[in-house]
Amino acid sequence: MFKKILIANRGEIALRIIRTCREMGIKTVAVYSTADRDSLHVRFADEAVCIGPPVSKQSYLSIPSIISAAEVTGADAIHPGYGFLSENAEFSQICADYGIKFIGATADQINSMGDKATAKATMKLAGVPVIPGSEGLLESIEQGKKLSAEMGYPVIIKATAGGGGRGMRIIRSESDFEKAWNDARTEAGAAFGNDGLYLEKFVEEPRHIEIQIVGDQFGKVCHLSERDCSIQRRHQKLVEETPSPIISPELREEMGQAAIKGAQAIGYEGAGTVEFLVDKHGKFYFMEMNTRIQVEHPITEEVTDFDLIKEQIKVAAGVEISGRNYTPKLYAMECRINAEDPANGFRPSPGKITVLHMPGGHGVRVDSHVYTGYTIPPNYDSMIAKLIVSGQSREEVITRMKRALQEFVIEGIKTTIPFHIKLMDDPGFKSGHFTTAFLETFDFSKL
Ligand code: MV4
Repeated sequence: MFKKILIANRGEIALRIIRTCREMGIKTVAVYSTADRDSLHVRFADEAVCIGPPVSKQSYLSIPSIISAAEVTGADAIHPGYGFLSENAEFSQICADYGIKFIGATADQINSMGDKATAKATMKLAGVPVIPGSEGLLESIEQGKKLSAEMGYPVIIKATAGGGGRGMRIIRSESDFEKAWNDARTEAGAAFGNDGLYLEKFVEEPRHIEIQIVGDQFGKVCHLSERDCSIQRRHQKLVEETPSPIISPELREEMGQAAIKGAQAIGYEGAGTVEFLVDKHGKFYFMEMNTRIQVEHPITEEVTDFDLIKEQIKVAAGVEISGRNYTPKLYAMECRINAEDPANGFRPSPGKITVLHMPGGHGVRVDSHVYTGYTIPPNYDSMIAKLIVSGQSREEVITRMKRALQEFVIEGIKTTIPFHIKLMDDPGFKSGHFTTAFLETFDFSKL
């Protein structure tokens, strides 16, 4: 087992990783930018190394600074958390070259899923259902128009280097094709330095369902069921839940097996997530694979009773998994509490937290790095807490979530709490029958 893990991240996930390391008897090294001097991950780690100024490129994204910190402190592994360097193939390779275990995917695995058109082709070959569309990249407008006419509109073009909805355009008729193509190409080129596009049939109002998997170094992969992440605004997830209200035990097993097949096709090692779209008829299609731990992993922990960070560390150290799959024993939901003003377009609201009270009680978990007097720096992600609630039914979870949200006091900044309270009372949300388009028609005023 590892003796000392460096955590190449900040905020709640850095704390989350430190907690598990402590339980496993593994020493921890925090790294921090000068903006995070007063952060809890710095205080709770066994050692801490300042790696640069607030701007991420010169601190949390600086490979030389982080490798130096690992060398100086004698860390034998690095946990990248999510975001930052977690899906950076070059970083994963450099760690390997320095003999430091990267707790995440190998460079090859990251590369094979990082290019979306290649990832899709790989999954299709493995027998995972994919959305009908172009074989690989589109070569010309003419080819795109021809294929779209054959499939029928609407279609969607996506950046192969994409993610988060950038470089993506829905096309509803041939007359819109050329402009959409040009816009997507320009946007993708500017955002990713890669303007490759591929085309798919557009699935109207789908659900976003993702399967949690864990693979070991012996080719075994298991799944830990799904998370429903359909409540999103502009490709930012706000609420996640498990089990999904629309997934039957049969569909869960089918999607779980598809995710396992896909992961095995690339010899996947570690914790990963296979994202699917599910259409109105309950048909599912591979969308992308995330080769990292995700923000919303705690809801899976609550319903399966696994510590996913512990599983990541164990498989990275060469421990074999049982290979059993896990289905939810409970219901769980996560609300992302962001320092944003939901009544004003979710505008960021950094600043000092003057008063803080976190909720508690049965079935309530808060993963957060903030405290009374903490100042949220403007340089990073605006998520300041994850409120995770579990219970014996979806109804119980929603009731408990509303209670916990009402107990949550954060003064000095605006947060997404009022939005979540309103959502917990929304008949459409409560019914469980909603799609990824749900928030497009939500009334964010009067919060
Ligand atoms: C789609 C789609 C409909 N049809 N692909 C959004 C982000 C990127 N990962 C893929 N996305 C979508 N791809 C086809 N063929 C609809 C979306 C989409 C979406 C997906 C999941 C969750 C929220 C979404 C919001 C808008 C569009």
